[in-house]
Amino acid sequence: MKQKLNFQRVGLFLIAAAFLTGCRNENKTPETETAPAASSDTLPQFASEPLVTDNYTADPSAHVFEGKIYVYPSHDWDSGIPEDDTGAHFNMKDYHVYSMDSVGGEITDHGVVLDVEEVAWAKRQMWAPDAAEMDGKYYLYFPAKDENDIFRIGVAVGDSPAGPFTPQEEPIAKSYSIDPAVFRDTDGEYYMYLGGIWGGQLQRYRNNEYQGEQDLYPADDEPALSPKVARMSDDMLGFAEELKDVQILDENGNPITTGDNERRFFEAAWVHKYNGKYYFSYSTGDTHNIAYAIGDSPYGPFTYQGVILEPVLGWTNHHSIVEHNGQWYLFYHDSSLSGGKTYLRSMKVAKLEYNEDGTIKTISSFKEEEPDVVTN
Ligand code: FUB
Repeated sequence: MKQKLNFQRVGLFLIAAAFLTGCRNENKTPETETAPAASSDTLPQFASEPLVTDNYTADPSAHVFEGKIYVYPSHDWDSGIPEDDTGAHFNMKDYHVYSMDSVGGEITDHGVVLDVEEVAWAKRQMWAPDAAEMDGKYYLYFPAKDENDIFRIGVAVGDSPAGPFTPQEEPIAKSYSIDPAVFRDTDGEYYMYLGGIWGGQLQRYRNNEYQGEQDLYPADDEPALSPKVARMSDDMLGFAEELKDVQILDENGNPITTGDNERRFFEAAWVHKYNGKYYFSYSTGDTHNIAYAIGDSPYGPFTYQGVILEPVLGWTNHHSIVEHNGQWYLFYHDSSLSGGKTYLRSMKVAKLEYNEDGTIKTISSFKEEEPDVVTN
């Protein structure tokens, strides 16, 4: 019910936003655009404010490094490329890094830490990145399209979590698709999860081999396309093994199927560990949930549990989960600052809480509705 109410609010807001964005001053530079003024009657009430308002920031990957929270987002901007099904309008060209001593504290923008012009193999579309630390070195992992318009995963290395990062000459061998997320297990091993369908090109691969520019989806009653995982090599610059499927199972132990849009994987993998269990969370894409599944190994299989974050304002939903000073947080984005533009998003943060059985309490990015008055 709450979800329906949210959609009603989002629908109203999008009508207002469409009108408002149509009236915008197109001479403004994208990076200085601010949210359109709208009557508070037309705006849904959001549970929190954007963390950054002088840039558009999306896909926030948060980590605790050197005692602080560092966030590695995509840097959205309005490149003027029209929207299409491949996501060409997500035409990002560089990355900033942000840090804060604690959630609610001042946020430092460490500036541009990597630009597509510096990456020999990358042509365009720097999508959702992630970062990892090993032995005092910091690794920024990022997807970008190569000269053939094929997504690969790159890595850039730095001496500080705040960058700058120096890119490797080539993308990670045998990497493909988008949305790398690197998880450090408690035994010191690192794993990269990746994959995204539609614009993320995961559907163009079978057994880790590119099948050409064709979109190959299993039938609705067949297991859905799986995200991938590989243990990282000791130098953090490649995979120590072949990418493997990450299985997401339903409550009966059967793989989630292609037709199960509310639960099947789309993009935005993230893994965290809580009370000895592995939590694999991800976006369901065209149904806009951040869902999660729990397993006993970083490789899975993971059993579907539910929704962490309900749909936000904007098409994409993408998140990360981090613990800092004993509190768990969900970093996510929405399009509130841009008045609903799908490709101009802003990162936000919410507290994440567990139930006693280890399941996660569902979060809404909107303010709770007043409870209905019940009369006899
Ligand atoms: O930011 C570009 C793409 O949008 C990301 O890679 C996806 O996860 C989605 O958020």
